[in-house]
Amino acid sequence: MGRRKFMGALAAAGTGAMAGGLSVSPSAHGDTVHFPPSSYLGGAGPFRSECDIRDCDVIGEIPTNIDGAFYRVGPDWQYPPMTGNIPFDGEGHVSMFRISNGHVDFKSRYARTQRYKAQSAARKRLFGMYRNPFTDDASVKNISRGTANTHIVYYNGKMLALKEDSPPVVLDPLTLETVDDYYTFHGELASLTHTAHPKFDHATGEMISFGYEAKGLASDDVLVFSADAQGHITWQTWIKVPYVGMLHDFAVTEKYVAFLCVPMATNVERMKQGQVHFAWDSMLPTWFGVLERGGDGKDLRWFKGPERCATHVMGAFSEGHTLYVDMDMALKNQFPFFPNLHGEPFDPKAASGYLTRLSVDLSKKDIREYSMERLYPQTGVLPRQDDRYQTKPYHVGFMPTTDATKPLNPKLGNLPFRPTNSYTRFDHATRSTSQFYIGDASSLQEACFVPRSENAAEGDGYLVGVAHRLLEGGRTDLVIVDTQHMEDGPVATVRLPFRSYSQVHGWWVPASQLPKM
Ligand code: V55
Ligand code: FE
Repeated sequence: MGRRKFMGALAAAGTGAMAGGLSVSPSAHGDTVHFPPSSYLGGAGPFRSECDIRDCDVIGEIPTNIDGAFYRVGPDWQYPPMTGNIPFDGEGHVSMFRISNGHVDFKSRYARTQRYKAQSAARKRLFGMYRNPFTDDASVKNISRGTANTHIVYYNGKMLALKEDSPPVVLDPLTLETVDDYYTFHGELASLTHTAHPKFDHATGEMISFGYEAKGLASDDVLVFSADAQGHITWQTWIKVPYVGMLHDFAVTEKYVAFLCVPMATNVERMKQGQVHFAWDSMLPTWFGVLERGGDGKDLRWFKGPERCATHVMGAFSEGHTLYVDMDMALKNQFPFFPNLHGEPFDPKAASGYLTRLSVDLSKKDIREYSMERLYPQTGVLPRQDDRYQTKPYHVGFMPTTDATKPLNPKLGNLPFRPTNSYTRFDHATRSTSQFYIGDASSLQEACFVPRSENAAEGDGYLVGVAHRLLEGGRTDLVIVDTQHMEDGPVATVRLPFRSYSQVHGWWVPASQLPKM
């Protein structure tokens, strides 16, 4: 039998899928899961792998006073995104480094959000563009859009995985299993949304939080509240924003709550055209709003400022009637994937973040503007503090920084951005800095602070944070740096045998606060 005849006989003996003598392969009707090629980290694409590693590879020695778990979360596509969608819309993927006695166990799990479960059951993407319900499949109308991809905090024995367009998603702190896909504080949450950046007052045991666009898409209502350590809401009040936009982080002191309204404006018209939720409107001012904790929303005061972009608070405190809020602040839009409304090209220089102190003296009844002071020359984003000092006077902070005086590794070729090559420790008491530089071929993500001991002085301990190794396809390491010896390099490095997804934020939980196994 000739080859041709043999093939024909095979086809005839097959499923009967013959059309005019030609065999036709059964079709998946376009539902094949295939991710478009990406330039991200050498085209590696999304991570998507849920895994466990017992006893990770460790270089150096992890001090045994580090006992607890480092959690991180970031977006990681579950299914191929709609054309033009942005990284901020990937499904929340959480990883945990459990560190004890110099050993590290690693675990990573997707948050089982309502959205994740619906898409998993359908085996395809059902949600369209970032925070744009107009682009969703009709079948998901009543399913939460929350991706749980932005921040993860420990509260009331639960890991809360957070996305600012929806209520928290609760994960078990030891197994990372999702135990509640829509957490509403015993049903007491009056907002449809919850920020990714609640604050903790360790003196009162409260979590202070808020939700914006709280009454539905593009609503100008913001719910501000605090909850006790058992998850019951103890104070709440409503405020209105001067314009609707990304209210990403906020500031809480012993006395005040403050918001910075920046021109990353919510744009329903563009959403209806199939675009993402926000566009940068450079014609808008910034507004700094201050309210007393426990107060009534009608007493909120707004102070005006010029066009600025500031997303995260390092720390905040009040002295008498004066409020200080430290943020990483840039002149213009810092997010290249959120378009400029008036057609200006993205300006990387104007997007550089500088630690800036916003202040206002609330005893003055006639002032209309807030004050700004640039504190340091370093540029970066994602500042953090020793979280034990949230709401209290503080003087130590940390930020991933890009030291432009350091060389670029020539083997990296042309990168769209300079890698984040350092962690800087800032001491506001002396306005001095120290720096951990990771070298010319790695890019650092946000770091979390680990106190050296429960009663260690402010900022005395370690930074933990992950780095992508850019000459190894983005392979991921956890680096551990002593905050008293930043220049000495990592005391230990935990090597993962793969490239993980990029993190947005992370959280440290000491072993003393974790449930027992
Ligand atoms: C941020 C991240 C988000 C988001 C809004 O870092 C703001 C800021 C990962 O998603 O939706
Ligand atoms: Fe954030």
